[in-house]
Amino acid sequence: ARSSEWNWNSYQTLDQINTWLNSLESKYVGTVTRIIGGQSYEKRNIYGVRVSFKPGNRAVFLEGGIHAREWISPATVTYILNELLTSTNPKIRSVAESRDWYIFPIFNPDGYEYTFKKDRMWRKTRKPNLACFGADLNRNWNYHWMEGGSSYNPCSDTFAGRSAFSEIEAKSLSQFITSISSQLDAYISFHSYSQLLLIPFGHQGLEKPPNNDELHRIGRVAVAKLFERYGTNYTVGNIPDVIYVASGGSMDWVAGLHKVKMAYTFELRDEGRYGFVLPPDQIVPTGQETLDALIVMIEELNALQ
Ligand code: PAY
Ligand code: ZN
Repeated sequence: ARSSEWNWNSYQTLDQINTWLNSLESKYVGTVTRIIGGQSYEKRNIYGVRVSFKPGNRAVFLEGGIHAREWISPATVTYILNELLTSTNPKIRSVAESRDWYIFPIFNPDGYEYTFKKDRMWRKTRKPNLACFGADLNRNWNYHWMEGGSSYNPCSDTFAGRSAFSEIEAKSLSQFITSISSQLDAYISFHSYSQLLLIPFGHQGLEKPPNNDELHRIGRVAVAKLFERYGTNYTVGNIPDVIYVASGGSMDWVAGLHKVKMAYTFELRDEGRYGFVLPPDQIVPTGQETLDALIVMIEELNALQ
């Protein structure tokens, strides 16, 4: 495939993804609305879409690309978005049309661009802080900010920023999310790698969501479904139990402040063989199995009300 064409056989650049998102509005008139959810330090817009098949639906938010080097995240999010729009599978159609969808493939456009141009392994944003650049955009949100697993050192990969919401990406996106928060029943973020399905909360102190048991149950159903397609194994658990303490993440802020009833973070493929540099021939299988899991999650969510 030529690198300029839109596909899921190769990783797409920021411009390609934004151009594709923009094209959906005219292709699916009345269903897709392009949204600017925030701004970046380098003055880029943070683009997403709202997908709505009928009036009155409550919403699900899909977040991708908060960490620049985790390329499988935006690729999976765009794969899922495309399936929600085009799949003829009755289960997928009925889940797609049961919800409004806010879908943002790249929360960190400056970092994503930097991984294509300069440093494939870049994780953070790009605002200068003393001798170094960028903050960890998944440590800068204002819920138990700086309560474990974050760094005060601007040169660290987990630098939390100088204060909660010191980074314009987190600040502006948080304002957008707040503006739609009364519609939200689910917030699902996509990272890589480790093959985990993470449940809030990540900060120190053992806080659990009020429906922790339900989230574990649904999580186990989802990863069992994911396993069925290609035998990919996932572990489900609260963040500190299955990976490490980490505070100031976007999912925790949404779950903790806005009390959205379903919040999960996927740590996508793989378990470390390729790590962040997952070969592009794994984009489609990762997309398929992750969509399988998402569909049963939303079916379970719909059964709750
Ligand atoms: O909220 O997702 C969370 C916390 C856990 C992730 C984080 O550190 O933000 C886990 C890491 C990630 O996806 O960024 C895992 C990867 C492998 C890493 O860079 O350590
Ligand atoms: Zn990440």
